[in-house]
Amino acid sequence: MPKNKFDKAAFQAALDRRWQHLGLQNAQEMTPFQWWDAVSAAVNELIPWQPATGRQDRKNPRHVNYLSMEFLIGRLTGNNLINLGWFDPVKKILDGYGINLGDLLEQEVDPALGNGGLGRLAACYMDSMATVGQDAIGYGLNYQYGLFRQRFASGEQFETPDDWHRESYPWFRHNPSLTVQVGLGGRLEKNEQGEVNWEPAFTLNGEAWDLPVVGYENGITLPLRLWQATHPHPFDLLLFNDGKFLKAEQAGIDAAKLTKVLYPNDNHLEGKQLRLMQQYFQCACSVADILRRHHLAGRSIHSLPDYEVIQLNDTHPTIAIPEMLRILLDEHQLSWQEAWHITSRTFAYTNHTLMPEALERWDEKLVRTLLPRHYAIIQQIDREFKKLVQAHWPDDEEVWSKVAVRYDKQIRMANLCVVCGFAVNGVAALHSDLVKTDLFPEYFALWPQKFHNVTNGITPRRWLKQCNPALAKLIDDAIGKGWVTRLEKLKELEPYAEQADFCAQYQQIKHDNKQKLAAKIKQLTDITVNPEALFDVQIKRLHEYKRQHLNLLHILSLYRQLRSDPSLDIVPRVVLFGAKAAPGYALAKNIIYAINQLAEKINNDPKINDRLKVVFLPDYRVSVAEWMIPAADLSEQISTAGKEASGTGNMKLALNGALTIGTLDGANVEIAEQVGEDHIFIFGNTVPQVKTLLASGYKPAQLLKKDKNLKALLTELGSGLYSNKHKHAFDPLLQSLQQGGDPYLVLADFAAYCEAQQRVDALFRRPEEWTHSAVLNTARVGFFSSDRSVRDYQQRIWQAKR
Ligand code: HBZ
Repeated sequence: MPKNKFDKAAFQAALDRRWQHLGLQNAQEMTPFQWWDAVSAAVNELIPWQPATGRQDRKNPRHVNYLSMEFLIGRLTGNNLINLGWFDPVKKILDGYGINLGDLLEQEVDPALGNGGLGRLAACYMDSMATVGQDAIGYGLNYQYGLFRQRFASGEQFETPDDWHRESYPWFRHNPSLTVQVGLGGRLEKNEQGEVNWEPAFTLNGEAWDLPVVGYENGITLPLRLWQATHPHPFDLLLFNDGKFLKAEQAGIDAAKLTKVLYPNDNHLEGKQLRLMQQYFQCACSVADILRRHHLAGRSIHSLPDYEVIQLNDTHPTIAIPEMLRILLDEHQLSWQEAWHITSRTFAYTNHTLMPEALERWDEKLVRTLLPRHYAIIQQIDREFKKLVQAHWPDDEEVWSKVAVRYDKQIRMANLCVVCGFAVNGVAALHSDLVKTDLFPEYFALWPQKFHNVTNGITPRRWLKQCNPALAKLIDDAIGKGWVTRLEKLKELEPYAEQADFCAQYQQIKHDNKQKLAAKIKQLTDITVNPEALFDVQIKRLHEYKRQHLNLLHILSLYRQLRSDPSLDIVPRVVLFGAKAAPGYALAKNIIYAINQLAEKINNDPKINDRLKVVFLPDYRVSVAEWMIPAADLSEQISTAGKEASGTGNMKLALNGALTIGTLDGANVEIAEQVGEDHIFIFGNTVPQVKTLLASGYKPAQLLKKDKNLKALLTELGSGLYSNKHKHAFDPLLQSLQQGGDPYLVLADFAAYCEAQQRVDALFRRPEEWTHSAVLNTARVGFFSSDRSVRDYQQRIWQAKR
């Protein structure tokens, strides 16, 4: 595949057109933001949008359609320049104008079209599909407002809308000929031949807005197609002429509501009608587009599964399945058997959670009202499936109550995916096992061959080359540049862990990154942190199961020790947090508040004198992760075992040389296998131990009776010391740990966690050994490249023999 050749004259001409278009006299008159916009738009003009395969790819014949309600892409300009191989030439041209490319890139507002891990995974997979040459399209929604912006006032989280100005984002390309019409509501009618006919109540337009996903130096660019809702007739002239000015534009306003805002929940379902409408809108547009391309290629509808696979990123796009059946039945007039044969070989489903409250279920009534035809199709799926269940488990109501698609007046989307899809996968080895044994044992008994594991991965382009250029260069100099697309090559770094000179450079880079982060922290929070201290980092959405409050209790415990013994010799630590809580998640917000209040006290206590600092960086997002990860010494991965499906922050941090303190949960298990137990701090109850504890009637009160220290911590939190004498300020947090039964075993794991933290301290006091372990972490986590994940998907699911 030819590389993208950089055409300096064409770039220059495109750049000139931008300032001319603004009516300026010369480029120098542009503001920094206009510079970013101009450079991005100029580059976008020059990218040839090449799919991975012009002709049929024999090894990978199936085209992948990655359906996801979220793509947390982060800033594109720097990343695209790197992947195109144009970073240096563009930098040189800008230097000529006295413009610093690094500063320019900071002008970009992150497109935050996702909540967390699931959305970011979709973005990494797009990057990897483009890089490994898997022909694909990403299908999502073009939200006007992404994930809310977070700020803190008196320690509490406040949310404001994230207006990322999609209307002027320079990376978009819009092709009006791809616009799709989507019906909603209405009713079913029978025609004279007795055929059912769906008459939707209203119709919306889905406009295709494409972002380029650039493969790494290989000439491939894949589209990320984001649908935006508009009305076919946004302005009613008759109403306007009648003096009804507001009403005249109402249809357009109502339609635009559909893609107005991203729902801010992660691992939690909110059964809102608008959310279901978003899901259907995204699926209807995407399925129509997939079929349009298939027909355009002159292929028979029966060959669809030979050429197309539809990968569902969790259950959020599940309604695409009945939508496909509807089109095959009602528009192509196929029989049920034919339509089923096609559909059931086309869809594959990735599960990202076992948490019951996150598994999507929709009210039957809601589905019937909004999508009457789909409801009827789901009924038929259930009827057909019941025959199979009846044959295996005759009259077993208990089994049926678990595997039915419709039950208790609800439609269970995960069940629909497993019944209708040809493949189901979990996202880490442990999680995929639990999917088989705990979540779907009956389905596994029926169809063992449907179940797979694909351990998550992260793109080394953004998460090493781009965010940590100094480390990337050190690695280039040591082992060459091949690691960027063959991350397993990092193994060749292992011998360098023994070389003092290399380790000194590695350590220096970490130190420089910490210094840069310290400057950012100062700028954003006015808190001074010492770059010599251990940077202890927990960055992820705020959730009880992720246990930021376990970290909090450890901080409190350190603080109390320092107060009672001012000369105590501990390793100086800066504990850093980045996390957003869903706006409706009161307990998560209370944990943020508690951490901030504790931070305020500790950071301003003169007796502590730099030995302990706590910083909660506001508005955590992809670009903030890109500063924090290269500066981390310690990576906190402390979820209750069995709850975190995989985690991907754990991989990014380890790749950048942070040592992990973590439970045997999600991908931590595989990270531990790869890096070796001497180079990771594992602690806490394992999955079987968690199960036993919970089954045997775990009582936090009994534990607190025995552990006086732990009891004292909770008492102090409730004393008003950290809350301006308000004793009830942390009631939600304290109650969940005590009267609430401590469902995530925070207290049960506390002692082991503190003990592991002492092992951390001990190693950090031996900087050579610490750096040795850090280098080995970088060297040994090549497995967690999303390129490898994509190849696993190809082999096990997308291109597997059928
Ligand atoms: O997906 C995460 C998992 O918690 C994490 O363990 C895993 O590494 C990652 C990628 O596989 N899940 C999410 O991020 N989930 C969501 O963001 C989410 C968003 C909307 C929902 C439900 C979940 O309605």
